[in-house]
Amino acid sequence: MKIAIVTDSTSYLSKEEKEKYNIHVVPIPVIIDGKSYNEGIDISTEEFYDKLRNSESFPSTSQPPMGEMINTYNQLADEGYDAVISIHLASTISGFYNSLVSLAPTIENIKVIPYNSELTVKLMGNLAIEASKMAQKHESIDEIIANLDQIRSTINEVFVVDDLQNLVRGGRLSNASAFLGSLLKIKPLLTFDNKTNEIVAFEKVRSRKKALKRTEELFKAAVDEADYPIKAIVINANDPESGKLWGEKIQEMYPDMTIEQSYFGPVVGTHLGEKALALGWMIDSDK
Ligand code: MYR
Repeated sequence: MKIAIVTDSTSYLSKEEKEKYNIHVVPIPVIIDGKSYNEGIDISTEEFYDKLRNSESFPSTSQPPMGEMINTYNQLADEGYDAVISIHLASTISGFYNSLVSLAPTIENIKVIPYNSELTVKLMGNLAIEASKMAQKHESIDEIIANLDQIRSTINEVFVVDDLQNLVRGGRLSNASAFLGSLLKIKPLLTFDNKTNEIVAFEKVRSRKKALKRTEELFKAAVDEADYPIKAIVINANDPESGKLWGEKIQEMYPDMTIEQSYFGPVVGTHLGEKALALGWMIDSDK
């Protein structure tokens, strides 16, 4: 069975990764001052953050039109694929996955299996890479999904935003009301809650420096506890220098660990704002 792997642009995969692993990426739209852009196609990350600073209104995002998804799946059928595993951003932050669940049974000429990554960004991109490696080895759909579930269960992340307003305005912070009184004074640590899978602020910290230090402590506890090798992913929002410095610090703590650098592109940047930083970690399947 020939299986295609599809993900969306919030996986922030590089051109080389998309080509090497033959991953098909559908763009998610970002809307700035009434104009819609397809992330990674007609707006670059740098252009986006420039516009974010200068736009008259807050940007927003939307799901890709289902017509485009139908075209993508039909095209893969025409290319000879029998099935597609479509890996997308968490259903708690976008309705996209649930739209695909409704769409999938209506696609007749290829079997469509929507997969809820339960997160987004390069952590989801790495899930797509692992799925693709297995598809290239002709593993079955069930084996690929079982492996994705297993890898997904090892993923964790802590992120910090410079200004909570973007997350609150976009309605993606589930426990925002608990923090509203002190929004401007604190830099809360954020994560996807392990039970509800919603974005939550879980600890109040007074400065970015303290937030990064606390994240390192949490990361260290997770590495100590894990009985499998871990790799780390440092993600920055138009602040590569901070990402690089943090990555170097973590590399000093763990000289043998793989530390990837990645970024928040326009769509996720819309909800986090400039200068957000994240540390994600997951099983290192290459070790
Ligand atoms: C849509 O509007 O339905 C599509 C895009 C939704 C993106 C929501 C992003 C929320 C912030 C995610 C933070 C991840 C940090 C690791």
